[in-house]
Formats: sequence, C-alpha cells, structure tokens
Amino acid sequence: MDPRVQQFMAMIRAKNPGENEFHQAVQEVAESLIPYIDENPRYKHAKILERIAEPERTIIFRVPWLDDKGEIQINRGYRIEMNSAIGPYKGGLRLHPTVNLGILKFLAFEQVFKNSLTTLPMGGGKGGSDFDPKGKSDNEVMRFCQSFMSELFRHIGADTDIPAGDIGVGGREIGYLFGQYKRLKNEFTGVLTGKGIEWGGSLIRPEATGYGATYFAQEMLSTRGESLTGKVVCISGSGNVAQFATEKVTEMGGKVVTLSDSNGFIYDPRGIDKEKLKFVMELKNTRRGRINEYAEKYGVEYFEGKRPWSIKCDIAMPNATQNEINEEEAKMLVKNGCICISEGANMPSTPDAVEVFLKSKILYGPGKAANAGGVATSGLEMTQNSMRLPWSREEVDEKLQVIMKNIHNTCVKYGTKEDGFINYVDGANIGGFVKVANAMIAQGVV
Ligand code: NDP
Ligand code: 2IT
Repeated sequence: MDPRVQQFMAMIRAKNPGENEFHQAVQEVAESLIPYIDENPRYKHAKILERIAEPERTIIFRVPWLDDKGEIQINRGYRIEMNSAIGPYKGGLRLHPTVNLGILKFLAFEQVFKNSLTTLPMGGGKGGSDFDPKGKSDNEVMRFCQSFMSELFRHIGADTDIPAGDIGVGGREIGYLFGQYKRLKNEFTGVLTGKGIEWGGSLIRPEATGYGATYFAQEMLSTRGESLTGKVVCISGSGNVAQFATEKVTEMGGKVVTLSDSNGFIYDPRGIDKEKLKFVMELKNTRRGRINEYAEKYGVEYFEGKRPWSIKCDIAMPNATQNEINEEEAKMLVKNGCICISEGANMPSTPDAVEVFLKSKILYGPGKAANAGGVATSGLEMTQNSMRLPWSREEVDEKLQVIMKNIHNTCVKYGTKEDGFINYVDGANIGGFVKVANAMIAQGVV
C-alpha cells in the first residue's frame, strides 16, 4: 500500500475504532485522492481530506416505542451530518438490525461524493436505526417512526437536512415520518424526499435508483460499442432498487435472471418479465414475503443461503447491501464472462473484489456514481417542492437521464488512464471531491 495512504488510514482507524465499513469507504477514496492531492497542494494545505473524513455533526438518540403487546422497546437512532459545503445535508435513513455508527458513517461519507457528482446543490448525510421492520405490524412501524421523528425533527429542515429512504425505509415509513414532522413543526415543507405523489412527492423518485443504475450501465457499455440489448443480467436484492433495475433492464432489451433477499436467490433462466416482476412487487411491497415464493410460483430453482454471483451473466447489478460480492465471487463473475458491474447498492463489492474488477479491466461502475440517480431525483423533488409545482414523469425521467450522462462524463474526465481504460473508481472519487473541496476552501476553516 502507498505509505501516504497507510499513514492516513492509521489516523482514521485510531480516531474511529471498530468502524470497519467506515475505514473501508475512506480507504478506497484516499487511494484515489492522495495522489491527486499531492499534485494539487492547495487541498493538502487546507487539510481537506482530514476534514472531509470527520462528520460535521453526529447525533445519537434513544427511540423508545410500545409494541402491539404493550411492551416497551428501545432502539437507537442516528443522524450523521457529514458535510454541508455545497448544500444542506442530504441522504437516506436505514432501518435494519445491523445498523451501527460505522455503517452510517460509511454511508454518509459516500453520500458526500455521490451528491456532488449529481451536479445538484446537496451536502451529505445519513441516518437510521437498528430497528428491524421485518415482522412488525404497520402500527408498530408507525409508532417507531413517530418516536424516531420526535427527536430527529429538531435537527432537520428543508434548508438544513433532508432525509429520505434506504434499506427498510420506503413510502410507508416516509409517510409516518413526514406526518409526525408536520405535526411537531406545524409546517408543510419538503423536509423529506420519497414522499407520496399526493403530498409533495416526485414522479420517478421510487424508480430513480434502479433506473439510474441501468442508465449508467448503458453509458458504460456504450464506451465499448455495446448495449443492454440481449444481455443476461444478474441482480441481487428484491427491494426498491432491484425491482426498478429489473423493470428498466427488461425495457431496454436485457434479460434479468436472478433476484435475492437475505435468505437466498432465485434463478429464472427465461427471464423475469413484466408480469413476474409485478408478482415480486406485490410479494415484497404489500405482503412482505420471502423471494423463495417466486420459485414455488414459477417453478424455478431457489438457492437457500446463497448469493447469485455464480450464475453466468454479461452484467451484474448488486442491489442489496454492502460487501455482498467478495473476491472469490468477483473472480467467478469475470471468469463466466461478465463485462459490466453497475452497483445499485452502496459499497456492495469488497476491496478485494474491486481489485479483481479493475485488474480485469471490465466496466466497473461504483455505487457512488452508478446509484446516484436516487438522490439526484430526491434533489429534483426538492426543486419541485420549492417551486410548489410538480413536473411530469417524462420531465423528471429526462432530467434523470441527463444527470446520469453527466456523472458518466465526470468519471471519464477524471478516471481515464493513459492506456484509455476508464477507472470509474478514481473518476467518481476525484470528480465528486473537487467541487466539495473548492467550496470548503472558499468557506474558510469551518
Ligand atoms: P430495500 O429495503 O427496499 O431492499 C433491500 C434488499 O436487499 C432486500 O431484498 C433485502 O432482503 C436485501 N438485503 C438487505 N440487507 C441485506 C443483507 N444484510 N444481506 C442480504 N440481503 C440484504 O432497500 P433498497 O432497495 O432501497 O436498498 C438496496 C441498496 O441500495 C442499499 O445498499 C441502499 O443503500 C442502496 N441505495 C438505495 C437507494 C434508494 O433510493 N432506495 C439509493 C441509492 C442506494 P431482505 O428483505 O431479506 O432484508
Ligand atoms: O444511498 C442513497 O443515495 C439513498 N439512499 C438515497 C438518498 C436520498 O436522499 O434520496
């Protein structure tokens, strides 16, 4: 490892003990940035990298709520306000039993670069709780959300910090959170994104992350004269991002053959068409069931406890969670002829897996670039809220496509190597960094 990176990471680890995912995210960025900063000493003198890795504010709070039996439950709530140099803090809320400080700091850190790449004026933040929505009734989820917002409301605002969805937070949760915020503040503002269409939401926001990751795959493929038409695609996850990636890939002529959840994956070699996707949406969003029901319904194979990366494909879209592709799985994907990875999830590939992708010189689109369509469309929701005027589906989708193209161009600009290979990791890290760093310098030592 570059000794400068080693030294920087020793400091990060000492300051943030035990926060493994945060260390991982920072190291990947530091590897891209340290050589760049050495060539641009003004960033070094201003200690931008050291500052950018320290949250502006970390909020941790108790979230007590009553379950359906009348028993008191206690969860821990968080909001990491990472960086506000180019706009108010912006980023999702995650509800999952694995949530801890290190995971949310990694997500907030990634969000700073991602939001900068979108070209929109948004800083970075992330929050959530170790609350597990699985197996909870709607009423329990509502009481949790109300309790969570009863503390969070004092820290956020339409011009301060605008949360949204992430794992375990969709339209239902945003509704309960928004209702409680409005009640406490007596204000109807765009303080959350991912709102329902009748009460300030944007068309295409639910679709945006999956659509955006598919548009990004298309952009990457076009640099090699390829397209999605006729391509076999392995997708992991079966939540918001996976569902709409499946929809868009299919629409653009690809064939999605896998979906998964935390229990296992299904393999449908004939492809997950429109009608089957409708079944998945009903299964996951309404009945909140398990993906193995798909295998039963359509008579295809289900692999309990496994991830889909052993299935031969042209394109892989990890759309579930962090570190869901390891080195061995990355090697398997490449060996089986996979030419493109577009990450709908945040940091789904381990550092060793990323190295395999970069060494093999396939098209590798890291999450902070590939999945930025979600937060970008959140930014478009904020614009519509400020104007108090909604845009049509076509207008939002068109803007989303332009943004994904711009992000791709930024990656090409900062990531193209001497031999012509586009290193999208360097491209996204440096491209996302420059605007934030310049803003931080302009605003002084804050
Ligand atoms: P959802 O909660 O809608 O779906 C998550 C999916 O991933 C589910 O299928 C879930 O399975 C699976 N999953 C979650 N945790 C794990 C785990 N530890 N191991 C295996 N599978 C898991 O979330 P989203 O679709 O919104 O988010 C998916 C990814 O995309 C996350 O990394 C998120 O950060 C990222 N992302 C989301 C954006 C958005 O707008 N929603 C924007 C940008 C990135 P199960 O039901 O069994 O838990
Ligand atoms: O990781 C992400 O970019 C999100 N979960 C979406 C954040 C947002 O504010 O829309």
